[in-house]
Amino acid sequence: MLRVAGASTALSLGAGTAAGGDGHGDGGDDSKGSDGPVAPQNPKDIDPVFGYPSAAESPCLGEASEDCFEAFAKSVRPSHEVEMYTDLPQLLLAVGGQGALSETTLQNVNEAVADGSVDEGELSNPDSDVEVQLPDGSSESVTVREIAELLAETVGFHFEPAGLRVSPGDVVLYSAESPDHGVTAYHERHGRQHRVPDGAEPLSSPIVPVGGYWLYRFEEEGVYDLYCPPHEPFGMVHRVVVTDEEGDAPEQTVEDTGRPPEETNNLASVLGGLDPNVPSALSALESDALHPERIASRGTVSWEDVVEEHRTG
Ligand SMILES: [Cu+2]
Repeated sequence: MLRVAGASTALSLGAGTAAGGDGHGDGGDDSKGSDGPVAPQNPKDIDPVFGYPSAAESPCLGEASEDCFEAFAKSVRPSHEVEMYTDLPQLLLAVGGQGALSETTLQNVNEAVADGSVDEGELSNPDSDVEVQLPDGSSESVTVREIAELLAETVGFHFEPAGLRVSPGDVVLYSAESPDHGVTAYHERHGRQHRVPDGAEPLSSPIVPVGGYWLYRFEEEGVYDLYCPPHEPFGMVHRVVVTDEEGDAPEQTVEDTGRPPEETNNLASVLGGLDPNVPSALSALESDALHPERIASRGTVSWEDVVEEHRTG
């Protein structure tokens, strides 16, 4: 008897998994396009603190169209997507890591790209060659000009869009396009300056595996400031404006309950001193580009706008 009961329990659990999915596995490529959605059809509710994480492949990764939202069960269907990126060219990591540039050249390159564009005249030795070892063991020869151009295009770790307007109750899908990203609120209970609306939970995702995703439902009207825990020191922040009315930004509340956003950006330390001149967490959150009113009227604000303001402002 016991054995039969056990078997039947296992069977019903199994059937539930097959019909609904638990958010893990079943995201393989072979099911794509044939039997409909590859995303979990009946994920558990979205937790008000921990959201809904999944290691299964996000149906909205990369260049997917908005139809990708249909792959989610109605009860948790997102209406917005935010992608989490790392924009650090391998070549720059190699140049920086090997200290391939002299101190003088490094400084010259940094100054030349500080405003985000490279003018020929700003570089002292644009055509001099630099020999770089790549991680695969091969070596490559690049010019100082090429290094400068690559540096000017680099915008670092970021959310895209960086600013997003949603309606109360909307679900946002966070897709991990590269490793080691998460989404956490500046909240008193995370030991941080409190930068979320009254009544907002101390929301936080786990670190989302590459290709996976995290769902969160924003309930409280107001301004939510969020950061990626591993990359906050590199300026990786995000602002969600929750409002019923397009163009109407709710008042933002900031309370000094703990550590404020980082004031400096440490990206140059990862690049061996090469500095793409991107904003710190604090300066991004204080930028005009991410002003709540601007987000409320535009709907989305690109990270590139935030970087451009920082470089040219
Ligand atoms: Cu990150």
